[in-house]
Amino acid sequence: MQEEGRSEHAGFNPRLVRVESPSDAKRLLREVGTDKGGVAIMSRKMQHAVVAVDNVQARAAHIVKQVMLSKGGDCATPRDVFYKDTERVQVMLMGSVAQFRKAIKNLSVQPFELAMLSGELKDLFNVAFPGSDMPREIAADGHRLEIGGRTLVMGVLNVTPDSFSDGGRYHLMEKARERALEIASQGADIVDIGGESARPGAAPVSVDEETARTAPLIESLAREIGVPISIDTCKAEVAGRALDAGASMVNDISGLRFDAEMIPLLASRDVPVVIMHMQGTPRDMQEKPTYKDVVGEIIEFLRERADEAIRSGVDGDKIFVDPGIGFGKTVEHNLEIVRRLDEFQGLGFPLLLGTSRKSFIGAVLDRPAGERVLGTAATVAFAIARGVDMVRVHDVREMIDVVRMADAVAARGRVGWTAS
Ligand code: HH2
Repeated sequence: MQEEGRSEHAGFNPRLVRVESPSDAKRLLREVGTDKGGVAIMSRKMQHAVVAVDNVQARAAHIVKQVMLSKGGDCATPRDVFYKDTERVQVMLMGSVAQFRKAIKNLSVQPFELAMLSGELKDLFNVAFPGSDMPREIAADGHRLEIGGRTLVMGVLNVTPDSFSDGGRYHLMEKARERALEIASQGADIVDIGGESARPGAAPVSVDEETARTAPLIESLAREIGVPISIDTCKAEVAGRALDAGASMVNDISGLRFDAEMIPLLASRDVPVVIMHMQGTPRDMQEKPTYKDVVGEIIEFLRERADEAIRSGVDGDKIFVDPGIGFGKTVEHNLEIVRRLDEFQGLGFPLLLGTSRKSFIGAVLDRPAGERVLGTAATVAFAIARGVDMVRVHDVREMIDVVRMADAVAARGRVGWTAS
């Protein structure tokens, strides 16, 4: 018996298909047997987008709506946009990539700042819907990080007295050295070394102390370890000394805001950098984090910080961005960021995510930091499904398995596997 209102099956087998990338679209078209020209034209019609745009003059919003409608798409505007000519509003555009491309062209000759919007939309579509999805490489001081292939793993090494409890400086160094080599041997692509805890309320550390914890360690590891080392610091002097000692990358959780010398240092050393978002400072970030749209605001912050760095001479091809899980965010904010992680792809920079053992996992599972490996694994797998490029983790051995498995399902990297 068919359910009421359901049709008999006559063999058409209608079904939804998933188109995530240009190569997905092209593969499907080839399967249908479309000719070459058709593949080029129709692959753009098979990918769709919804784009939020802020600060559009209300009078311009009418034009955007007309343009999108004329191409077969649409544009949602606030109900009272007709009475607010000069105010600025948020609009939501929707359509296929082909419709957007035509609309973008049309918008380039329209008034009320729409030519500028056209340029920004063009940039967005160039990175979000590239003609090809070939991996690219980022050079890091003699090492190469391949972006867009398999997911990269950054292993965390915190060199703070409380991370390796007992003993003095020498003991701390030796333990840290052993752990760094272990992280690399377990398959991490990069080791992130930090000498200052970012935990809310953690005691600030002087430049000298932070340098003493990190630079000699990096120097003793750099030639031996075989993978690049990144220095996790907000201080330009600490970063500079670490780079002198052999580090190849800088990871700045302040988004290059806390030390005015950081951007000039990066511009002169030409090394890859992670720009991370934090609302406030480690001291006050968890006091009452508030956002209207957490993902939209973080994207705006990261775009602004990256623009500033590039204007000051930092190579845009060496920038990673990171939404900064746990840095001025509630549990709900952190979950929403991971859920909407694919939205960060429109920035056009490789995306790093650090969920490892963090308190939002503890809050959901009600588990202490030492028991969050499986919770971390769930977030890592989910982030890979949402297109993350690199994950920052403490439990490297375990997460390498998670990453390899998730990559295999996502058909990323195609590392090859054997049955046993
Ligand atoms: N998280 C921490 C430190 N550095 N860097 C980036 N890019 N992204 C992160 O999410 C990130 C980071 C904080 O975590 P943890 O390493 O556990 O260290 P601690 O709390 O000791 O600072």
